Amino acid sequence: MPANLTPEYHEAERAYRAARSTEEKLACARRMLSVIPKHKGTDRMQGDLKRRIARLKESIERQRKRRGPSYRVKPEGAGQIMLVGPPNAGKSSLLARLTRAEPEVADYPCTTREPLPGMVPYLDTHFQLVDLPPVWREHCESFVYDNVRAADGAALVVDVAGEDPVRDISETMDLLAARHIRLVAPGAPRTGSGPPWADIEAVVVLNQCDRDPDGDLTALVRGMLTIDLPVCTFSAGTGAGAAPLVETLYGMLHVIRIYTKEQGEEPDLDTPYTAPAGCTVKDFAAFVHKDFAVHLKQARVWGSARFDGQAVPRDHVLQDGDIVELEI
Ligand SMILES: Nc1nc2c(ncn2[C@@H]2O[C@H](COP(=O)(O)OP(=O)(O)OP(=O)(O)O)[C@@H](O)[C@H]2O)c(=O)[nH]1
Ligand SMILES: [Mg+2]
Repeated sequence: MPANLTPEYHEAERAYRAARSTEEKLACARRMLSVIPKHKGTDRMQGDLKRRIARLKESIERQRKRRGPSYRVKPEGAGQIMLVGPPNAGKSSLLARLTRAEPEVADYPCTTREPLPGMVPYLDTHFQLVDLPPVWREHCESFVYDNVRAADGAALVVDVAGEDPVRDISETMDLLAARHIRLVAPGAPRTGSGPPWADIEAVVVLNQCDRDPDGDLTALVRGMLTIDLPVCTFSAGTGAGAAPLVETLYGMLHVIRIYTKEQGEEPDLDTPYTAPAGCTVKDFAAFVHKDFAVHLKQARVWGSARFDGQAVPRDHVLQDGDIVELEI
């Protein structure tokens, strides 16, 4: 029986062959399996693909064990943002300024050798910022790219008073692109090119603005940039620009805060859940517990419902700050 493979499948296969890391290969193999026409003629190919996916997963697992657990950072809180950029940009200093983490900071290149996470407080929640070794043409380990690929967003940090911050930005983006990672503006429509490409939302951080007191260099860089990413001015040294930077980073996570309430009790307003923006009552129930969505009898919402405590349908879209009572 002929396999009748579609152009979509051939495209996925081309991407598989172009993929460089095991992670990329796995993403591509999964894509091939999802787009392969499902009929008798492709049974064997489907079986082969499933075995290939299993082998790739095993090999990733083996690599991880060899490198130890610290190389891929487990996401925590409302989302995970990676700090990327050339050596000495001030990535570690930025982490130290915005979180309680205590990274090593020094004025020689490649001070940071391993990922280090920290939690940034924002509103009544937290998100995770991860310091990485530099993305550098002379040397960059593949776990750096793997972490970026898996993150919810990235901050491209450069020293605004450095030798050539515009070149630093484009070089970092080129190195990422060589590993099929494209930095895109927050909320920009996805290019939809699919694996092995990963679109990661990003902002540019012009750090060390304390070394540019008149703002001349900052203005120059802003004027010269042709990329479509938001730009934040910041100083890890003094903390200037911290509030708008944190707000921009949190915005890239596209989450809403949802509070829960037990029937007949006061809501728990201390610790919100952070759920994906646009999520419905049913999504949220599944998010809280995988059984909840199935057993959900009714939900009441305070906030985005027409009136407080209104019983809402399962497809009611929640808004930031809503209080939800799930009746199971
Ligand atoms: N004046 C000033 N100096 C800074 C600022 N941020 C970082 N530095 C200095 O720049 C140097 C490099 O800072 P790091 O935070 O180690 O830079 P990094 O990007 O983590 O460097 P790598 O780990 O090598 O990639 C250190 O001497 C810092 O003290 C800043 O905002 N202002
Ligand atoms: Mg560092």
